[in-house]
Amino acid sequence: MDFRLDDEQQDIKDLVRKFAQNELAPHAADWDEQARFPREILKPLAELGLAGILVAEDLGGMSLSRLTGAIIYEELARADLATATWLSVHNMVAGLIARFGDDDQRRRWVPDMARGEILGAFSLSEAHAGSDAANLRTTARRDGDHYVVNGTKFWVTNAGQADLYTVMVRTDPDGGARGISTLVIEKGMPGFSIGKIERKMGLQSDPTGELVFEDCRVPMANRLGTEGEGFKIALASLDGGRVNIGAASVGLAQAAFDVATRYAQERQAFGRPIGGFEGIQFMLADMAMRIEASRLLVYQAAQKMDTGESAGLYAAMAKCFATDAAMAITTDAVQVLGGAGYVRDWPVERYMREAKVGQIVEGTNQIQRLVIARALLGETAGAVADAR
Ligand code: COS
Repeated sequence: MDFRLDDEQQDIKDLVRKFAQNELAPHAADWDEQARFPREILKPLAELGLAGILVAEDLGGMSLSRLTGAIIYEELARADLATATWLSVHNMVAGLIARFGDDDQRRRWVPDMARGEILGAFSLSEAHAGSDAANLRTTARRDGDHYVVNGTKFWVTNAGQADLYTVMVRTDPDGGARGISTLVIEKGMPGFSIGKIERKMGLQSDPTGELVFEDCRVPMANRLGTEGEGFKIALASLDGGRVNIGAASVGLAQAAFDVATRYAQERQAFGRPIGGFEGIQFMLADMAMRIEASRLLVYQAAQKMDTGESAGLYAAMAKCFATDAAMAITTDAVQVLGGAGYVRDWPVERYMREAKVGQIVEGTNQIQRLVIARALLGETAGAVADAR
């Protein structure tokens, strides 16, 4: 077991850190304040290869590992969690089409995504189907060589900004989880409009909103995989998404820790830096431990995905632990800064608002615990025991 990054991973980490600290960090607070999606940085990100992280090189991608992807999201989020989040969704969709699409579909969409010409989005949730995702009701009825789609999707990251949406729809009304299919629905298709864009606690530069379908005709050629395979496609994609959210939370927590540490060294109280007091030291020590533990869990889950092992359990553990840790760490960072932590001159209040979403997106942390418990009590319990 080697805990060091290899030369390529270290080079990519350095490159992404430089880009993120120069091009994202100085603007993150303004983008959030103005709720402005920085579309103009998609191209520069793509030029670095970051819009096709997992995609094969013959489709214009970088063919990087999940582990390298995790390192990338960590560095991006250390500068701006919102950018890491929307880019991870874009890459999840590019990877999903590359994995589950046929040759025509891959060539039609993936190279443009990798070049940053078009932006992707992923849509599973509905008003009454968030955690209970298999209960979704948006229908897709066959009509000749088209589907006619009706319904409203909720909580869609990149809503309105994206050019293509991988949408989970119900093709069999009585089929439960096996009655769901995945359609690629493109911006501008008649009958497809964007509904309400939410006003959120944080991540305001990254739009979250509704997709509205009213007799929207989608060619059957836009269906990914077979009919009824959509729920598996969604959950398999979310396994990777969960690792990325975990990685981004590590970056966010690291950013909060960096500010808190610097502040503790500089801020004077009772005649010495506040870092000289045990009350602050213990908080910083706990923050550092949690960051390291989160990072190791994220790297482990990513590596298991890279080696093709069954990784859902580890993705859930990494996502749940790292996002809970980021919530605690950003909250403590505000506490270390005291009054300064609560005002917008410092970034930690934004970090704390942003951390919250990690415990909710890509499956709430209650759902992650459910996934973990099911895996432990079910058929993988033996595998987990063996690994010890
Ligand atoms: N990868 C691939 N397939 C998976 C899978 C995974 N990680 N998890 C489950 N499946 C498959 C199951 O194998 C099952 O297939 P079969 O019917 O062939 O056996 C099918 O999907 C249904 O699984 P299950 O019975 O476990 O579904 P449940 O309705 O009980 O729900 C939870 C499972 C709750 C875990 C799931 O709905 C979930 O993760 N919810 C959260 C959704 C989410 O993350 N949303 C984020 C927002 S994205 S916009």
